Amino acid sequence: RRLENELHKALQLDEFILHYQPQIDVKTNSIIGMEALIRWEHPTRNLLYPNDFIALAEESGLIVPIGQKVLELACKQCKDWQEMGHTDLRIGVNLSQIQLRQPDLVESVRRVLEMTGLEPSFLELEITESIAMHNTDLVIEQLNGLVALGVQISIDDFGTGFSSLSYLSKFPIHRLKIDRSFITNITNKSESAIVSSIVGLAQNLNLGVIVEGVETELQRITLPALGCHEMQGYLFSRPMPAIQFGSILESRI
Ligand code: G
Ligand code: G
Ligand code: MN
Ligand code: NA
Repeated sequence: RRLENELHKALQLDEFILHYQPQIDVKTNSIIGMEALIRWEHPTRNLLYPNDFIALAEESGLIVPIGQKVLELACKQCKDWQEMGHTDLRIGVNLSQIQLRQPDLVESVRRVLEMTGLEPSFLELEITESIAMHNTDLVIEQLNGLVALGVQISIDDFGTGFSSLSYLSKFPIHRLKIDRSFITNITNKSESAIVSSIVGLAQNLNLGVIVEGVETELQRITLPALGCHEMQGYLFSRPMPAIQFGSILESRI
């Protein structure tokens, strides 16, 4: 209850901020985009992370206005960086299954895009596989509505959802984000077989693919041979505040 009240207040007082983690194309060594990750600048505690409050935000329904705020901040920030000359930068935003069930989701995403001026194709909404297992018809309808706006959809933590792959042909999706658990021992034969199979699946379905959780140089040099050259992970950078991300963008131009 108490944390719930605090979440309410945090929303009113604008205590939610976003950190950004770069996504790199190692072929060109360029930043192709970033994932927005929410943080809570709590007035008396240290910076709070999603694991500290997202579950409660979902239970209480506050994830809806919080998620709306996240979308606004993320789209605005992406547009700002594009206007600084990083014209092809895309932004990934995590979508909760609660948000995905809101009847007005498509309309509110449309409004955020209009308000911020971000071209829809640069917004990538991340959903997890487990979302695909519930409310399939509603989810497909919502995703179709989002895609009709021109927004991109990616599957987060791909391969960990224990769900049937049949959703891949039913859902309008654009990219698979390969979960970091598949690359912990990338020189292991069966692990690299799994990764290259996922890449092959993505290619055959005409989907983009990015690997998450890249932490080592060995992973960075091994993954391209398996067909994957878009990467995200601590090796390149931890998620960081906008100001820091902005200066890295500027220094790399
Ligand atoms: O950096 P990290 O601790 O940020 O994120 C932990 C988890 O929280 C990830 O699974 C991520 O998908 C989720 N998360 C981060 N930001 C958001 C957000 O804005 N909305 C939702 N629903 N989940 C988020
Ligand atoms: O949305 P998703 O579940 O993919 O959330 C990304 C989560 O992974 C965030 O908590 C982010 O901070 C974390 N993360 C990003 N890069 C790395 C990495 O290289 N290693 C690990 N262990 N976690 C990472
Ligand atoms: Mn994500
Ligand atoms: Na993930």
